Order: sequence, then structure tokens, then C-alpha cells
Amino acid sequence: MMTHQAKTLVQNLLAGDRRALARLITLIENRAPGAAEALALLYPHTGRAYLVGITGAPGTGKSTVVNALTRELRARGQTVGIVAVDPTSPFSGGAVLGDRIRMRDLAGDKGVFIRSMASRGSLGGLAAATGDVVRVLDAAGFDTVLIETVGAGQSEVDIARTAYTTIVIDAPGMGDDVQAIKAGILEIADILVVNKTDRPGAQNAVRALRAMLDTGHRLRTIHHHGQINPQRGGEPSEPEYDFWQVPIIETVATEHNGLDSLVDAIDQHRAHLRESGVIQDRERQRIEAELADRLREALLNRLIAERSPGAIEAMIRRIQHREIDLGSAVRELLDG
Ligand SMILES: Nc1nc2c(ncn2[C@@H]2O[C@H](COP(=O)(O)OP(=O)(O)OP(=O)(O)O)[C@@H](O)[C@H]2O)c(=O)[nH]1
Ligand SMILES: [Mg+2]
Repeated sequence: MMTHQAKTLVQNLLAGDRRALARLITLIENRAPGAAEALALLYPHTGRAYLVGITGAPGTGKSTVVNALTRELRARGQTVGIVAVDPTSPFSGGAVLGDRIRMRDLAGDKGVFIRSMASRGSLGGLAAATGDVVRVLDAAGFDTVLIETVGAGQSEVDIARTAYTTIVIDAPGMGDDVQAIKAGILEIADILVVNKTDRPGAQNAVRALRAMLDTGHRLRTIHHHGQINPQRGGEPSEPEYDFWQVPIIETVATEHNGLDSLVDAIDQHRAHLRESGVIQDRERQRIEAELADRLREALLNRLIAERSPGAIEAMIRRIQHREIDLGSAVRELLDG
């Protein structure tokens, strides 16, 4: 793509042209020429959207909550961009069938834009593309951008935590095997949602989460007071203001129950982040993580391009045959 085409595309995007938006996202997903240039041009126009991540085990109702949450935000006058990340789907770029059906009642609303992203190649690539798509939606002027990912692995969780507010969804009857995920995923939650509270066992799920939160809070408190700052005469070194009590919101997303409380909780968390100044920290952390990912990928690609074809393959064989260890292999590859 020529420079003036990238420029026109970004100008149209900023003017609210939905076709330019869809086209730009396709360019990014395809890593087409011109995508990088367009992203550079639109970057100064980002930073206004409020980013909300939604994650949780498969089938807990993430897409249904996203749908209901979008309707609630629309009712409050906000425009909403949605990125649904499906790392397991073999479909490229297109919406997963179930999501497409569920999101149908949002179709035709000019204040909503939905994009499903499927894994193509590495999860790292997916995470990078998701970040870029979020920035495009941000520049396009959406007030809120919702990012849905299944909370299965660390990478998917990383995608969700690129947000300012991360919502972790749980539901009754998900089985015991989910407990292990929950323990790790709980740490990233700013808001916990127990969805499907019309189902049996919902109150048990709420109680279990509350108990886990209380334990976590106690541990955090001990840790907090354990960090003594000698220069301040035994005062805790962490400021008090960044404490946030994670709320547990009960919803029946299929019936649009509890969504007003959920939006209120998002607003409260947002106000908390703004007032405490933590919002800048979160953005800085996100930029640091994204920059490190991009650098890692770019350096690896550069190294592979500079070495003779098959050099990496040959090294893998030597490591497998115990002719060289990993550390020496890295040094040898770096030194050429
Ligand atoms: N009873 C009940 N069912 C619900 C509720 N919310 C969602 N469901 C149903 O649960 C099923 C899964 O919902 P989804 O929204 O697809 O869940 P998901 O977490 O997005 O699923 P994946 O994207 O596949 O991980 C669907 O059949 C929904 O209709 C609810 O509040 N109550
Ligand atoms: Mg879903």
C-alpha cells in the first residue's frame, strides 16, 4: 500500500467511516504492507477509550455477558468496540458461529463494532494483533473497548490484562478442574462476576470465591505490612490509596440481570484508578510488556534472517544429541 493510501484510510477512520475501520483491521490481521504505517499514523489518536478485559473458563458466559454489558453501556449513551479473541478457533478473522448468533441483536447498531479474532500461528502473534486492533478501535473513537478471551493459558490471560479493568467470570457447575485456573486467574481480577445465578449451586460459587478473596486479601495485607520501609520509621512502604476491594457481582446474563451493578462496578474501579493515579501505572506496565514482546519477536526474526537457513535446525539437533547445552547454543548463535 502506498503512503497516501494509508493516510486516506486513517483519515477516513478518524472521520467515523466503518468500512475504513473494517479494512484496517483486516490489513493488521493479514500483516499486510501499509498496516504498520497506518498504525503509526493513528497512534497519536489513541488513549481515550476505556479498555475492559473479560476472561474466564470456557462456557461461563463471557460472550453473553459481553452482549448484555454492551446493551447496558449503549443504554447509558456509550459507544462500544468489541474484540473477541478465540485462540482455539481455526477460523481466520471470522466470527465463531455461536458468537455470531449471540451478537446478532447488536448488529445494525452504529454505536457498536464487533470483531472476532482467531489464532493464526503463534499466540504471541495473536496478542500483538489484538493490541493493534484495540488501538484502531480506540482511535476510531469508541468510548469503551471490551476484550473477551478464554482464560485458559497465561497468554490468553495476558491479552485480557491489557485492559484497565479486568473482569473474571465464573459460573456454577463448571467442575472442580476449574479451581486450579481460578486460583491463578483470581489475582488479575478487578471485578468478579458469578454468572448463571439462575442455576443451582450459584450461591456456593459466590461463597467459594468470597473465601478465596478473603484469603488472598489476608495474604496481601501481611505482605503489605511486611514491606517495611526503614527510611519512614517502620511505615508500610506501599501507599494505602491503591487498595481496591474486588467486588463480586451476580448476573444472569441471558436475562440481563445484574448488568447495571456490573457497569456501576466498572465505573467505580475506573474512578479508583483515576483518583489513585494507578491508571498511568497500568498503561506504563502494558507498554513495557508489549514493547518487550515486540522486541523479542523482532530480534528473533532478525537473528533467524541473518543466520544460514537450517542453522537453528542444526543447533536443535546438536542440543538433542548432547553435543552442546542450551546456554552455549544461545551464545554461539548470537556470536554468529
Ligand atoms: N442459565 C444461564 N445460562 C447462561 C447464562 N449466561 C450464558 N448462558 C448460557 O451458557 C452458554 C455459554 O455461554 P457463552 O456466552 O457462549 O459462554 P462463553 O464463556 O463465551 O463460552 P466460550 O467463548 O466458548 O468460552 C450458552 O448456552 C449461554 O446461553 C445465564 O446467566 N444463565
Ligand atoms: Mg465466548
